[in-house]
Amino acid sequence: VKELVAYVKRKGKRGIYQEYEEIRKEPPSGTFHCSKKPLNQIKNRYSDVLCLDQSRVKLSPQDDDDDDEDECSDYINASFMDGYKRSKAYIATQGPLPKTYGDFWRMVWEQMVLIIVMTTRVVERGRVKCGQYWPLEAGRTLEHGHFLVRNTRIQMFQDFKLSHLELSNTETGECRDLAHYLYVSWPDFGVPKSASAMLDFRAQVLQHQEASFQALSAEWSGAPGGPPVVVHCSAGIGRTGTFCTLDICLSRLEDIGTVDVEQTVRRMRAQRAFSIQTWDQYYFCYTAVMEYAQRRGLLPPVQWSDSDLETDSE
Ligand code: PTR
Ligand code: PTR
Repeated sequence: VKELVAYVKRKGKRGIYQEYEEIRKEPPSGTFHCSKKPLNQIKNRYSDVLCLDQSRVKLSPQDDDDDDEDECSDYINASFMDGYKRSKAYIATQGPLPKTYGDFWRMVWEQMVLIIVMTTRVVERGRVKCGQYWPLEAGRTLEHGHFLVRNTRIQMFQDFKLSHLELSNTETGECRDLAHYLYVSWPDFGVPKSASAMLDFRAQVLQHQEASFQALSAEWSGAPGGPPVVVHCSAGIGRTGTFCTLDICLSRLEDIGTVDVEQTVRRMRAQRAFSIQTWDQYYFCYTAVMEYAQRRGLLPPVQWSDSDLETDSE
């Protein structure tokens, strides 16, 4: 990590910005055929945020759909992403649209998801960023497709809200518990000034995933580490990519003491195109890692001079 500080100081904010520009200029590493099919286009929240064919999450085909001559019923705008030493650690997805609520819950069911992390609010700056796809109040139940979603209990924290949900499959009669984390403190513009709220949030999510997975493990035959954590914002690339990049970098730091933000983002973009949307989200990944290292006593407090933080880029 000490080298990381030296690296950031040497490059300066402007150098890190250029590093991100390089990544951003690279063409996507795959095709988007499935996202572009006419029957699927209406399932994308943003026409310019599509999923790579190679890593998209496929829903099981539905018999009761008449429209699947060209296999459209298996489509949802969601991508598997690897974590640190863990394949398919996350599913990065867009904020569900009313048309795709049923598909979203079907994905959650089929992938045996235990935790949903939502990093956007439903409405921001007067614009709808995500549908109200889960019941907002405790005691409420919503029905989407073959699923009943019941909110059994809500816990409020300073920066996030945890809803305990019960998901029932009305076809099979089975029922499962899952957790819905709504992070509310991500500013509409840009990124948090201090990473500490985000770091605490991540720690809580990790702990919850581990505990829920232990409870499930007998039924699980997939990748070690358990089912993917669903992470979404509005488009599922900006804040989602930032959260997952941070999680990967910190897991690596804990394991072997090093960090590589640049490679992490490159790799992520090969699975979820366009991940990390702004250069300050990218820079935030660096500063958050340093803040974390300081909190863990791995780094002495970093002294920044004004010239380190200067930027002519805006
Ligand atoms: N193209 C967008 C616009 O015109 O508003 C720009 C944008 C980019 C808006 C990111 C919002 C963005 O992120 P968030 O939803 O995280 O605020
Ligand atoms: N076309 C949209 C726009 O730029 O407004 C796409 C977009 C929207 C991209 C939101 C990123 C966004 O941010 P996030 O992935 O954090 O929801």
